[in-house]
Amino acid sequence: MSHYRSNVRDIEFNLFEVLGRDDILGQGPFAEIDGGTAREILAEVDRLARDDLAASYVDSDRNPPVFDPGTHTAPVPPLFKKGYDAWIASGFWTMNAPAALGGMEVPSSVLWAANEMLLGANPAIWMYATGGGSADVLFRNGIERDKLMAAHIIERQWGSTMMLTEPDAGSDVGAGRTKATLNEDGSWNITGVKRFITSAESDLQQNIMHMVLARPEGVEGVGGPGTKGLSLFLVPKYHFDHETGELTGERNGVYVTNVEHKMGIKVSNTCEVTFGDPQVGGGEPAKGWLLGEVHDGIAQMFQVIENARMMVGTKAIATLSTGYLNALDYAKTRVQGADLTQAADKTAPRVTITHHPDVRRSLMTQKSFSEAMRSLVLYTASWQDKVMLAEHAGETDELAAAVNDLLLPIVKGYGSERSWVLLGTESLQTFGGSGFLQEYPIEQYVRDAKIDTLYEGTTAIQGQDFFFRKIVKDQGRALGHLAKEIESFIGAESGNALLKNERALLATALEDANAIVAHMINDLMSADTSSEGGDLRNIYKVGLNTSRLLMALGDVVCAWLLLHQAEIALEKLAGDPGKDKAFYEGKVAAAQFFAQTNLPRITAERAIAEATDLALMDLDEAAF
Ligand code: ST9
Ligand code: FAD
Repeated sequence: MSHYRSNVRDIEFNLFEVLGRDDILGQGPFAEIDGGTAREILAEVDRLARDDLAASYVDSDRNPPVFDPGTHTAPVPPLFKKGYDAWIASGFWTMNAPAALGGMEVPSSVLWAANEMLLGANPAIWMYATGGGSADVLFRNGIERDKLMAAHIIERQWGSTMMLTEPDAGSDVGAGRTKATLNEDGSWNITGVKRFITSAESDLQQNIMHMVLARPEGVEGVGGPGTKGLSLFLVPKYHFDHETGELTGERNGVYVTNVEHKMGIKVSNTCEVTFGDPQVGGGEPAKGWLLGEVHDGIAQMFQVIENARMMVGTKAIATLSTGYLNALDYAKTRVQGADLTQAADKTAPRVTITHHPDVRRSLMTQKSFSEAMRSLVLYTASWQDKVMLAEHAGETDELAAAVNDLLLPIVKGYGSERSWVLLGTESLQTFGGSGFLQEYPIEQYVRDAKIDTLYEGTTAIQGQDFFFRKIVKDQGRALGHLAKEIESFIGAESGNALLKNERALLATALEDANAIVAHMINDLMSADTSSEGGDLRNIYKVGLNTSRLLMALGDVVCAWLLLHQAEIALEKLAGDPGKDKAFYEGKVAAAQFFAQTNLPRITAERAIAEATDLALMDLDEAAF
């Protein structure tokens, strides 16, 4: 039986009943995909996910790839290859490829809805099947040569990687030392070592296009310090005829020199990659091409990163959702103990654990967070839909781009933290001791989801990105817009007193979260030494609260999204919900529970933030 439990009903509720995606489907850029086709795509991805994609999830954890240093290879297990091939054969991997190259042109919301199921069933397949998105980046940023490469990637189903990290450059990408020197023919030679690179080696594809950040040398005006001195180079594993895409048979000097042994997602090869080392492989130079022939590497790479951050958050949330649904199945059948009202009667009938209040608390915690964060992902994607629609009309939608930017660290940072913690403290816990066994999927879920708080920028980095870039640098525009939307929900009673209490809780939580932002901005201003009395060290106070703010606003946004859903569910319940009665009742219950059990904590977070001083930063390191 499949480990993967999907929730297509909730995905469709989000897309069609909440976000009204039928209104944008079947027209404009999405003319080829109407509402019916989108539903068919979701149904087919669901089937694939539960069946072909999930099939190798456990096997490839127990029998991970083995690196052969002699040949620099790390083939994946055959069953995993079968799942990967099924995904490629389905064609859905081209959902985010450029339309001009045969991409499917689906709205981002439908793309991420489908991705949830792929990522929940077997996330490593996503990691290897990245050709569509990479081709899009090449196509958007490239000159004709790069666009041709993009076409080869799609046509020949090549893999791709993103290479930023080096041994001494993790969060601090700008410390990277990999170098690039210009050849006479306009190509570049890359030298250096990258570390922790996902999908840099496997036997799944004929070729891999590496997207590599390196610092150009010897060219006037480029290659300075920090991230701004990095350029993005396209470095293939094998050389190919640029016109036809046919491999020439020549190896490029880019070799995997180690594959890490990891806690989870073991089938997703995490590689050390060595460029242009005469002692490695055949000692060939590692030849690459400058994307778009412009030195704008970090901005170009962030187009990849934004997509990958969305993926990581969605992966975490997808795992929590299947973790919850597995826990729910178990709880419905596991008989243990008597009902609490009959605890004194030792002969009382034993009941399933769903009768116990603490198990109910745990299950509703899992349900409400899974559904809240699914709505967060799809709501964020709906802003990406707006960006796509504007682009198609030859315009730019700056508000949509900014709100998407604001929400991304919440999807990635908040989504991964909440999911990883809840998978361990609630989903696994529901199984009792059995949760610790490999007989059930949760222990693997916990191991596989831990990475989500780490890669694509740790939670600390997400918190800083959220405050400094997405709030301060944006001058609060996107946050202000979101706050207004939440306020208008709070103010609109819509004749339904059922959510009155929750609206009040949301109002207080929003006020508290806004107060945390205001307090941090004050701390930031008081660190400005150009104004009187400014003390630079006050910036530490901001740094002590960036993760706190990310989590607090994540709770507020999630509560609002769930309550909005509850309002829609209440309307349906007032009509004739038919077989969906329990579903809608569940939506209302989840929203009320989430608001009642999470929002009051924001007041405490505010008090902690407002009381922040420099004691921690003044403390001698020896005292830790
Ligand atoms: C990784 C991969 O961990 C894990 C999963 C792998 C999955 C498989 C992937 C396989 C292949 C790839 C295919 C992808 C397919 C998808 C395609 C997509 C269509 N937003 O603040 P500054 C830019 S990978 C946008 O001064 P510092 C911006 O240009 C490793 N842009 O930064 C800015 O200039 P300006 C992941 C942003 O102090 C410039 O950067 N590693 C953003 O120099 C400088 O900004 C990490 O994520 C943003 N949010 O550097 C590193 N932020 O201001 C984490 C910055 O003029 N570390 N820019 O606009 C950080 O993010 C650091 O904060 C830092 C700091 C490096 C940005
Ligand atoms: P460090 O940066 O050393 O961080 C250590 C700790 O210090 C963290 O808790 C961090 O939050 C904290 N910290 C660091 N700097 C700051 C700061 N300024 N403020 C506050 N706290 C800070 N990279 C790629 O380029 N491509 C890939 O495909 C890729 N895949 C990966 C796959 C796996 C399985 C793993 C484990 C990593 C992968 N990475 C990849 C690298 C990943 O993005 C980095 O590990 C991550 O960005 C963190 O860098 P680091 O490990 O060097 O940790």
